[in-house]
Amino acid sequence: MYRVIGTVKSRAFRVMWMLDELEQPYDVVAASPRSDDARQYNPSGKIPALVDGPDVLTDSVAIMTYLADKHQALTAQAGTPARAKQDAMTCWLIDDMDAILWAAAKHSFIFPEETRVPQIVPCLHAEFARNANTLADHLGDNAFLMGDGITVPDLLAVHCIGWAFGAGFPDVPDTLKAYSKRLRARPAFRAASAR
Ligand SMILES: N[C@@H](CCC(=O)N[C@@H](CS)C(=O)NCC(=O)O)C(=O)O
Repeated sequence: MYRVIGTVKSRAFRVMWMLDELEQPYDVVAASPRSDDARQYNPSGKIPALVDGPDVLTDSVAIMTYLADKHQALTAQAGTPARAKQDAMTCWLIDDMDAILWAAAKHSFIFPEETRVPQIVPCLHAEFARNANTLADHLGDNAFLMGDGITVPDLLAVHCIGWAFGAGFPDVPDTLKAYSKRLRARPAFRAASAR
């Protein structure tokens, strides 16, 4: 059985949601970032990690991609143009959403107070709003980011949109709100949330 290291209110949620989409059983070690428990699996103390038999895998996107490939679901096949486009979307979400949210978190409560630059936060809010518009344009009338079927970047995008909401970022466009609400209603999302 898989084991997820990390809490629901962290990027570990992405991995839990993925496993529930794949209908794979897992247990959870609810380790907080930088805790001794987290360091047992990842010396950096970062979460999430995934234990799969003898292997400990790290990084939420690497783990989601590994699981998608292994179980042949929520992904285009590796080595196809469709997969390259899907991976480009994943990278865009990391660059233009996750990294902005993470920078705002670091300058709000993660860095020691004396090294924070809180003046950067409004700038990050504005950049996120611009990028949310870009994502809404990309989504258009499609059900999912890559078209008809749910893929890894959808889980990443919905997690980032929820993170933005929780962190007090400005509202995302209505199309993204409706998209996010629809995906959050999926049984797998609900099952992971209840962990
Ligand atoms: N790119 C990594 C980022 C992991 C990460 O920074 N996780 C946060 C919690 S959501 C953490 O463990 N922070 C502790 C630290 O940065 O030292 C991923 O997606 O898994």
